Amino acid sequence: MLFTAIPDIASKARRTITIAIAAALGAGVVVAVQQTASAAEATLGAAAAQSGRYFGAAIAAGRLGDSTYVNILNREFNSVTAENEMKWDATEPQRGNFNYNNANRIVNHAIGQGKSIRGHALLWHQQMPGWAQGLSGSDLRNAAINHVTQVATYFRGKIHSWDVVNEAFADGGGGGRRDSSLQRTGNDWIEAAFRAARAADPGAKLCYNDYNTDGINAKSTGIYNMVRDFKARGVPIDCVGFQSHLTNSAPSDYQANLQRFADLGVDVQITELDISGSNQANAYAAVTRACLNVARCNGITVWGIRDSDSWRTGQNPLLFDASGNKKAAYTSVLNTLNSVTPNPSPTPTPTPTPTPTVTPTPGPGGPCRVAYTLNAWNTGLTSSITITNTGSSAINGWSLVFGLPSGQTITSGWNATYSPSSGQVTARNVSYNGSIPAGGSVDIGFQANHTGNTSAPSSFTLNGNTCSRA
Ligand code: G2I
Repeated sequence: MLFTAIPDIASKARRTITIAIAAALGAGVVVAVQQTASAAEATLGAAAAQSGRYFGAAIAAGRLGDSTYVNILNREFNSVTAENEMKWDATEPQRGNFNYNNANRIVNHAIGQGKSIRGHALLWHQQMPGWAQGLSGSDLRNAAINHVTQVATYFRGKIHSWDVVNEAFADGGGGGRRDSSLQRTGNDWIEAAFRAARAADPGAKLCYNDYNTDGINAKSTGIYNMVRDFKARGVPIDCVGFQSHLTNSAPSDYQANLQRFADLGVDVQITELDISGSNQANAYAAVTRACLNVARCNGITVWGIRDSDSWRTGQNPLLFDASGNKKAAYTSVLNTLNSVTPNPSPTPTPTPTPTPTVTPTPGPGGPCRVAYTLNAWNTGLTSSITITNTGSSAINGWSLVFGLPSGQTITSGWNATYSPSSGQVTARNVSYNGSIPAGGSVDIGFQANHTGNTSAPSSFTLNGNTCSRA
């Protein structure tokens, strides 16, 4: 019955996956399992941490009283995802009435155990509360963006990565968006969600997450094109999640698919891994190896702990059996994590918005430097601004003044307030970024309409000092 949650994953995808079995059973898998580590770690989390990665599990608040479950969780995993507790129906059961009780049971457990947290999922066409299912158009859009803002703000500072939007692309050959009430609010609903999430929690990596995207296919290519477009236009996206609900093997181009996304300048994460079938141990090793081989693969999350905890009832797709014993697949993953020298070494996490390294000496124009990038299209543009404190003491509270070229009007912004929307604009800090330490930076930005003039402001003044330009 649970498969009806995403019926598309069942028949067609499995056929595709099955066809790929032979190809995926390459020599690399065998080598990975045979290698032994010089300094083997004894748990999945510790073994993954050797290369700066996490190894996580989706967990359920309702199982935190089960000692077998909690012992495995505490021992093996250094990241958790709430399997259901952060979804829209769980966190906003009535409009504007938020309930974080079960999510907090997971968050508090994770923090108490020093584990990082993946947030799942801010917007998804499934698990919408009844009240939101009855909405459409701008009413739904406003409710959805408010939901993103409220939930991401509530958990600000605690989430390593958020699945901001989940499963928004259609299955089949078209590579387009899935029809849903959210999609019918306008094609820009995904980028609106990402902007709202960035404004609410600038420290979290923001991910797009989907399934049947584990190889190079029409669906993953549709997502690839969206990410490329987002990067080009400055829409804040940091990572792509590959759910990886697999049967018997990963597609033969699994690693190549991760790598092509990483090459767009986003991190990649294996977010909901579970693998059924008799080739399970080898397939788990292959997926693990692929992540290790991709520098921007941050980590792996399995979708449950014991087979009896899995949504895939009866398929035994996880690393521990119903009694909590380690399976062959567990040993295969652990050995792979211990045996592979990551090449190249992974990107340190979390780093949602890389900021340039600066030497904290005053620039020629005053104790600030501004880097300004602008992406324009027909009638709109996105500007990203990095303000660097090049002075020797912290700035506490700031206003950045600049002249917006004629015809440009700000329509929305993030990480600052902008007033007025045209002419001589003052961008003021918001509550969480008012302090810029010596040598530190903040990233802000805005979207604007334009009437043909897409030039950048000619100068920037921070607290009355003219800034140098990067
Ligand atoms: O469907 C598998 C996963 C696909 N990607 C997104 C994930 O969020 C999704 O997870 C599953 C959970 O593993 C299930 O546990 O999402 C399902 C739908 O939200 C979850 O199932 C639901 C049942 O449909 C509800 O009847 C039940 O009350 O789990 C709920 C809590 O046990």
